[in-house]
Amino acid sequence: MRLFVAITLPEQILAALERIQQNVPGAHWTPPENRHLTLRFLGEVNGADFQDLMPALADAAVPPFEIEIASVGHFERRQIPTVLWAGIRPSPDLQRLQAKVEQVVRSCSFPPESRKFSPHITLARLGESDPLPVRNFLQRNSLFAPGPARVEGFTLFSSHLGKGDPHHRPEVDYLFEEPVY
Ligand code: 3AM
Repeated sequence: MRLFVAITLPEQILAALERIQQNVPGAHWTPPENRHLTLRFLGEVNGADFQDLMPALADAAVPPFEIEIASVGHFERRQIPTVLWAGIRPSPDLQRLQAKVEQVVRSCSFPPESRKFSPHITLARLGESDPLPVRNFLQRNSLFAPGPARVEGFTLFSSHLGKGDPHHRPEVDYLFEEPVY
């Protein structure tokens, strides 16, 4: 099973993301139901490892916190833009959660993630998009700030590839508890 761990987004954030997805010919906009903040991609996982991981991930829980989606950006390969994304303002709480997820994943004997965590929400994958509309999109939305989103948990998803967009199915939701003072 192909698995990943992600934070799902509130409706008003998804709606705001939908409003800006315009005017980039050749962009393949991610469907809203596939928009999330990925914390850890696990790849193909066998049944035994899945059974180990499911309960272990509960140990990564933190108290609820807020993130702010801010601005837009892109990834590129050989200087050609490949992905458009919405960014997340730097957040120690988010870093802490991601580090805890990584720790749990490693404790379940998965190989460490070598790439630096760069929190983002994928908006579009770019095929042969002309660079000018891409640049305009980035400029037009540089001040994009749909407001805060409260993070009350995370989800272990399975990802099913086929024709067209992958189908992501929530396998387990991990809900955070309010701290008791
Ligand atoms: O929806 P986003 O873009 O955040 O890009 C893939 C997607 O993230 C990412 O995992 C999420 C669910 O598919 N992904 C796919 N292959 C990956 C890989 N080899 C990967 N992330 C890291 N390494």
